[in-house]
Amino acid sequence: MHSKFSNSRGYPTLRVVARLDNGHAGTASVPSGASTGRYEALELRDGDMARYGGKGVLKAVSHVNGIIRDRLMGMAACPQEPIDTALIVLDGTESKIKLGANAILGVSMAIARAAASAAGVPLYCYLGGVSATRLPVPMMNVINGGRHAQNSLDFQEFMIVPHGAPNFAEAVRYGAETFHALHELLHKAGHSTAVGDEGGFAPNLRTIEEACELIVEAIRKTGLQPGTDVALAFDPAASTFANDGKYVFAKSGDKTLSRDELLSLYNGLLDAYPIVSIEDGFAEDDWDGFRLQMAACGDRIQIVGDDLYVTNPRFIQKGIDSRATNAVLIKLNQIGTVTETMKAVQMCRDAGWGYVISHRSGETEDTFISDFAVAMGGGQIKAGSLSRSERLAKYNRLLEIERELGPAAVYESPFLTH
Ligand code: 2PG
Ligand code: MG
Repeated sequence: MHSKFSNSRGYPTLRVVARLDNGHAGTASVPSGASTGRYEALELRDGDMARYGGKGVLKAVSHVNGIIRDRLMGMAACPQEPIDTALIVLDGTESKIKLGANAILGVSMAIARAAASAAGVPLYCYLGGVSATRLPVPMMNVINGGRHAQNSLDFQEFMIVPHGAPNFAEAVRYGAETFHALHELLHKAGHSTAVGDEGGFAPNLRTIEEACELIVEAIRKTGLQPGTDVALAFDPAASTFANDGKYVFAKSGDKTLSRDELLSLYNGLLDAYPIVSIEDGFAEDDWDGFRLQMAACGDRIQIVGDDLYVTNPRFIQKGIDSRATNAVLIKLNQIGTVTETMKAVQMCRDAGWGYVISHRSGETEDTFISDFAVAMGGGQIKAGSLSRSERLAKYNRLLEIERELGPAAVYESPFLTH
């Protein structure tokens, strides 16, 4: 068990190798967010300003190679739950800051991979069983803003959702062709075609509507039908522009909206564009904002909580009890172990809610989430744009899984068609 590694922003992360007595091994790398929720499990960073601006992970690495290794030696790699419980108990804090959620998650994922290898089955099958045959519909982030790009857009993510494709491979084609058409449109209009953290373009557009118009036009240009073939989704990541109970669009010009005004803005966008999903439309502590949105359009679109829940069963339960959303964004590193993440997914299933397995804006070439999305069977993944290899790695792994499953592979839209 091991060492440090770099993520897609050039900051260190952990790459953990778990070796079993029987010779099988599993490797996993840990992602990192930029628009993190307040209650996420915490990464352990060294804080030594002389190295990587304080973002080094030597302490977390030493925990993996020392105290964690010592505790897990002699334990069986399967089942996963006793491993994850041992890690949680060894850490002993709510936020996992003692050992570091980055150290804990790297170990948890690497052991799952080693156990899958020992069982002689692919990871999706090990975690999801023989019924894990559903490929996820991807949410592809083609325009980046917010904390993921230095441009004029306050919304963090404008995504395309190729849910009308007949299979995953065609979904990738729909997505890629739309991405390339968007490139051309932006270029012709004199906008920058440089990309942001998740591989989507990061132009200085004037308004949210302008971004939506361009995306819809790009879909049309490819000969596809906006809505039925390729729909739109947003992650405004509203916590990042919330201030004192208001929403301040500082990047695009100093416009300040109340909760009700922001809700009307979303409702206007829903009427104008084929949007199937909105994530974190309100700030992580604005539960009333989410509830109002659910009451207004929860029967029409998917309303996803990300920073609101941080994949934590405690907050998800609160959301279910108060009907705050109808779906949850699922990120392994927000909660910190494979077992806890699977519990969060189970809660969504029990509530009849949607769930979207998600990457982070700081990623690695690890493709754990691709297998995880198939294993969990919810039919949705959010894995970034059609550029930057750490994003494409996820789609490429899903293409591989689809090929491997052959005729058993299922690709179905979780959305109502527009
Ligand atoms: C989000 C994520 C991933 P980050 O808000 O959903 O897109 O961003 O990893 O920066 O939290
Ligand atoms: Mg989000």
